[in-house]
Amino acid sequence: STKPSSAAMQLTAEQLKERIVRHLHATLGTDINKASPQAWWRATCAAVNESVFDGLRTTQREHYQQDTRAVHYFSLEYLMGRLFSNNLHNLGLYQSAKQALAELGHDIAELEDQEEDMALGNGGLGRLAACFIDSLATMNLPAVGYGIHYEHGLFQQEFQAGRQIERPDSWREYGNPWEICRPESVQEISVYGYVETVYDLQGRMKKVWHPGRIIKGVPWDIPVVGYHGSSVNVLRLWESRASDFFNWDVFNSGGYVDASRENIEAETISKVLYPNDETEAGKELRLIQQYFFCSCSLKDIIRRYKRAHGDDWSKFPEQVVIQLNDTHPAVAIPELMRILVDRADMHWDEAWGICQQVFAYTNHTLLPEALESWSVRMFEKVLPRHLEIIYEINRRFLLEQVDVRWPGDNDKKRKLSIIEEGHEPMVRMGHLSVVGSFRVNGVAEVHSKLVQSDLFPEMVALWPEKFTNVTNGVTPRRWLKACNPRLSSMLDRLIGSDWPTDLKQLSKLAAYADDPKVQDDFMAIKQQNKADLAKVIQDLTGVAVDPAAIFDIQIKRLHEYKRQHLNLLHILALYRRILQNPDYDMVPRVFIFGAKAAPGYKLAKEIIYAINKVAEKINHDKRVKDRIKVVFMPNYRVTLAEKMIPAADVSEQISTAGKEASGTGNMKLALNGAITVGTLDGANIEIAEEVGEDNIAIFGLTVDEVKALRQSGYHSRDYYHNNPEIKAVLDWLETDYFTPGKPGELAAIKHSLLEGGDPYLVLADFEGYQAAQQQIDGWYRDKAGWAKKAIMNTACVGKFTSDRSIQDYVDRVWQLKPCKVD
Ligand code: 26M
Repeated sequence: STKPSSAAMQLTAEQLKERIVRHLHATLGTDINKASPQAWWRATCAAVNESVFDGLRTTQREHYQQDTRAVHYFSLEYLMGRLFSNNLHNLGLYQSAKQALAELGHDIAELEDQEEDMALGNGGLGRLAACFIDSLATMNLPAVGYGIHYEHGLFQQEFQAGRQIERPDSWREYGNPWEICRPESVQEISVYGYVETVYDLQGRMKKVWHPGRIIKGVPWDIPVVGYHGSSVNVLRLWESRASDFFNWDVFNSGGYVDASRENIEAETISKVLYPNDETEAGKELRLIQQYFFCSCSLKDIIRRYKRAHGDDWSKFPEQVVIQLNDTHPAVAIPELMRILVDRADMHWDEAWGICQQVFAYTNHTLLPEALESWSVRMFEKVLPRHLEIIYEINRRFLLEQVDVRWPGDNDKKRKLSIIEEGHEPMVRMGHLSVVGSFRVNGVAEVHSKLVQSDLFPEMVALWPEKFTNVTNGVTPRRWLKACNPRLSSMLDRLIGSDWPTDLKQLSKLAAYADDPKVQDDFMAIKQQNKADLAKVIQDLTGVAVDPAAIFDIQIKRLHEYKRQHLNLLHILALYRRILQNPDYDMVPRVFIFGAKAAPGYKLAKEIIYAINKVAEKINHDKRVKDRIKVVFMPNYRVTLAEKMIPAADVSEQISTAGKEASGTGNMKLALNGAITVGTLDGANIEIAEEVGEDNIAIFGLTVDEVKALRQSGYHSRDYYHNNPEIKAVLDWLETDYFTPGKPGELAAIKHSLLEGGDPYLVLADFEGYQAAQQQIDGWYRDKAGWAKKAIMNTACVGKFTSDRSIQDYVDRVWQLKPCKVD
């Protein structure tokens, strides 16, 4: 059913077998009779890489020869997951490989399980970057992803007696077959030290930065294979090492131990991904990480530019656009200024003109605690010259823009200044990003409006044309084609096989939404996916679940604003109804959670513990008669998401309105035929517009109602006292019912909702939430009605392909042209 459109796709199972066996011998140094599954997997990767590297070479040659404009995606996170089946699918080799391995006596699924997840990200922001580079390659757009080659990705999660334990993630302990080290492209970067002011012979003032430390950046390239297209782009990740040059002195003067210590300190920079914790302030290593990869990447871009254009900078903004994935890489702005002014001797105005044509910034959150700022004190210690440059950017901005628009208005200056004055002066990275970029976007319609109205209103007054929206999307290659092969085959049959690159084609499915045969097939596939997941649940948690029950899934990082505890309160309410009325009538439901809590986020960890303890009690209570099961999947990650999403009946998207910038899990679940229970927040609003109100269960306060309620004074206690069900379940949590002999162990949730003031309005939305869940229960009883809704979800979410997001970036921000590769 796949269209052969590149050389790789012509490969037969026979040819692949030859390659695999050849690599088993020549690359792995083993033999078919004694090779482990790990060796078979590595040999197959090597076989696949022959095609990958082919595409890589042609693509890079074509981009170089055509001297194309390219986007450079700067991101501290890439949540890639596994690459094996993704690369096979995108090369059109999956079926051949499956057959080849079967003939060699191996199940492809068994080999897939040999691969560690590449989890170089926390959640939505990092997974978005991974979907975007997939789309960029698929759409033949010249692009490079830049980031950090962390030795340890996001921690692995275990539960011990219901509590989260973090273990280090060592994804490349035994080597990663997809990456290529490029020693010919190493860079050196500097940190610490001091700035000297000198005057040249013309009496011109110059700033000279005398660094305290030099660090080497070693690039590792991960080829990014486009779907059935011909492009193979690159994800370039920097690993830090001690600079040999800098170390020789110490080493030769007998300081072997000192030199080793410096090595260790330098290598620490790319050692571990920060798990977005309570607050990032004060974390010097994090600032160094940000600067390290930005500086290496800029130098890499400039090296490539100079190869084609020499010292003529005039074409730089035509050739280069840099997308800042949140403010994490914002230090690239003063770094490019430093390179242009201090190193290339450019005038400030000319350099600033270039910067403002090169950078664009995406905002991913409005949460105050997640808005980055660095203390001036620490900035000066780590990057003294960059702090001076930021001061100068700010001085000119306040003088030439702010004071011209609002003469003498100190209040406006205070609000707009990149430096926040106060007891401890801070550098506001969001302000720096807006001032230094030609475009600023949010990630869903409602979020982009709030970025403009609540976060940067004065910036909008200065530069209205800077601000735009690009609603997020997800790659349908990974999140439908690869993860849900049963549904994919059915779609190929019904609507043709163009949908993976033209997701609007899914709308053709709507014509079949009332067709009983199609409804039966669609639900049979869902049933099989649920049976598969039931096995995984049994293996991972020991809990037996019935695939005939509703599979109700909430998967995302654990955070109060995402309100996993609202879900928990509703489960407790149902449990209580069953205990009070043994005949309580409800469709059996399995509530499934997946979530990691930031290690330092106390309440998030308490919520995990509470869900686990409640699960234990309910799952063992005979009186429940299997009407409710609660499962918390350990170590939620991309690979687990790929197994859970195709099996979901219900998708929980229940954040406080105004808090979830977009969400992307909401899109993946709807795409696979799950019905959303959701608030009018982030992209849920746009999903509701697409699927229509019959096919989604919307509840809760709107953004405006949240604001109004807060304004008028929100008193969570009123809900506690006025709603007996809320009172009962919160009081229940304080007893020792779920933690025998240890009353109060689960009290933190009640405490935060009452004494803590319920900052995310959980109690205000409880009533609406339980009504929406009741609606779901009613809908599910009508089998044909439910099937229709599920089909309509898949049919109506074509908008949310990351290809559309990327096209929006091309049209509204990047102005890129595709580059066809033979
Ligand atoms: C703050 C405190 C404690 C724990 C975590 C945070 C924190 C919250 C949000 C840190 C960073 C945050 O924002 C970055 C981020 O990942 N945003 C997500 O980006 C996705 C892609 O655009 C969106 O779909 C998500 O809605 C958004 O939360």
